[in-house]
Amino acid sequence: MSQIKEFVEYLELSRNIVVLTGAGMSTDSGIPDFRSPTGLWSKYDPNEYATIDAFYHDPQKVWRFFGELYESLKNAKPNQGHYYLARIEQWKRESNPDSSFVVITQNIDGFHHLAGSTDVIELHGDARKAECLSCGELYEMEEILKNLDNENPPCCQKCSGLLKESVVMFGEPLPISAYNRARQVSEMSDLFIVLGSSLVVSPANLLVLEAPGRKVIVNLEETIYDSAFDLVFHDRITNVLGQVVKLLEL
Ligand code: CNA
Repeated sequence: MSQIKEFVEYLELSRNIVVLTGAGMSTDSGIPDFRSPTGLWSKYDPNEYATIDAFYHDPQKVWRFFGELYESLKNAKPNQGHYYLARIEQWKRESNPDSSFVVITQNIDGFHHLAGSTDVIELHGDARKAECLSCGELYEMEEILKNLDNENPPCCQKCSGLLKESVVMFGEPLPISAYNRARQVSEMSDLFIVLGSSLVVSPANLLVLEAPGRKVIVNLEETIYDSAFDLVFHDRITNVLGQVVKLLEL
């Protein structure tokens, strides 16, 4: 049996499907993964701009980085891979109403929601939002950036607390409720699919290892955990999911 047919068979047989997505999910939307030569880390040293300590040390400087991060995502759109995934979810829900289909994403671009996935856990936050570090109030980044002044970092209108883009920085814990739910659904899953992640970032990568069922990975390059998977595709996500959708006649 071909690997694609086997993948389709796994999808048909499974009831609790979890999909973990990483930066490779969005490269076809024109957003480079951060570690590539054209990625964000080639321009901004993560130690200087992407740690929570760097933020507290000089929030004004890190807000310039937040502005650029937001601008790089603002005009981009979901790609065919996001739409294929949403279509597969819809097929699964219709053909097996008792099933669950959860997308856990390490991405901060919001594309799964925009493409129609209905159950998305955002582990690393949402780049379109800013949050108050004191009271948790959420704001649209667009609004905050419009009124950014060059002297002071933006503050909360409710409590005057410091605002930060609502993304998880290095040295910060993951949002606890999102991580707890991600662990819970992973531990209950009978099929765990990884799409476009190098699996080097913890603790998201640990979810894969804890998952008890079948495992499939689609990633252009080899990862250190490839041997833990039943099916490994070193291919583009759009290519593999495109073939799945075709076989399922969706
Ligand atoms: P990563 O470590 O950059 O790995 C991405 C992987 O995707 C690489 O191994 C590539 O080989 C692979 N890849 C690239 N394009 C494709 C493709 N079209 N099809 C299949 N595979 C592909 O990224 P991870 O997500 O593993 O690391 C997690 C970080 C990156 C998280 O903190 C994210 O928030 C962060 N990030 C997010 C975005 C986004 O929101 N779109 C973009 C860049 C980085």
